[in-house]
Amino acid sequence: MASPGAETKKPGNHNDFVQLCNPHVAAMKEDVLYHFSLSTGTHDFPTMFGDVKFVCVGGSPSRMKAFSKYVAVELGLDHPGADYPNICEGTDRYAIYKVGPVLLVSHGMGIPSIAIMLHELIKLLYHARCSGVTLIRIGTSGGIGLEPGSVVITRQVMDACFKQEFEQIVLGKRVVRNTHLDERLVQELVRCSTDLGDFPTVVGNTMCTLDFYEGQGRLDGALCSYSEKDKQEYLRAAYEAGIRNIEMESSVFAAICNACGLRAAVVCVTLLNRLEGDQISSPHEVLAEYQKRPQRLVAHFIKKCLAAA
Ligand code: R2B
Ligand code: URA
Repeated sequence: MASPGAETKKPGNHNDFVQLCNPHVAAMKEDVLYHFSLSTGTHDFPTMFGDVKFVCVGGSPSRMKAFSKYVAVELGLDHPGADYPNICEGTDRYAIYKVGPVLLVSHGMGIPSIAIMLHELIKLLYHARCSGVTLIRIGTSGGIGLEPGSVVITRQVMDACFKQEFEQIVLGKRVVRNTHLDERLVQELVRCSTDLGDFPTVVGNTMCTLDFYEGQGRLDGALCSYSEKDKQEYLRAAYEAGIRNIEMESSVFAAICNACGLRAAVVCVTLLNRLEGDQISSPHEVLAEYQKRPQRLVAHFIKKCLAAA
């Protein structure tokens, strides 16, 4: 039941059908999305997912479940008896919820975890023959020079050397992909944040690292090979490069979406100001409220898009 045909188109216009950047998949009789516990041989992807227009991805399964309930309320789809179960309950690797045209998927922590999820997610959208899909990563991050609780809409994703690229070793060779994001989508999200007007939001560059501790210049890990002064110099150089927050998934998210011609954005709240410390020690209720901010912004964006459609 693997779907043929769509890969004859070139990636580009976000109104187009979702396509893969891989000629091999169309020739497969069945495609097993192992980490979702879903297969084209046992599930009818076009019926299950064909109407998806927005995909929100975020680290934690429970946060995505809570977000699915919020989206249902915001879109008026929380009527009595409505049930939005975890679609991939056959596995505990990831969780998927679907509320009307919105798919909500957890991705775990770090580049390898989100990369595996994205390969299978984009194949799911392709097999379902989805078109005009927008993907948004919502998450948490460490801020640089921002009041904690500020939301950053990412303009450019950068690596730990402040380069706008994502590097991966493929067949033993270095492959570099660009991490370009859609500037128009950034501006649409800015307008949504102005509409809401209830938390500080900035547009800035986001640094994506391979680690939470030394990789983000923290002094509080089990290892640390530099001084407080070295750390401050690094974070201030990042600030000079336009970086306003640090997280751990955006580079591969941007690179894969870009390669497949998918419109994508990254919206993360900052939990602390890294110029002032490393430990995340705000009370649980404060952090929980911060984490809802990207959800509020993105739910408003989706509602606005659907109202205009
Ligand atoms: C933000 O928060 C997580 C680390 O605490 C990581 O997944 C990220 O990108
Ligand atoms: N997530 C990160 O990756 N870094 C932080 O400092 C906070 C959340």
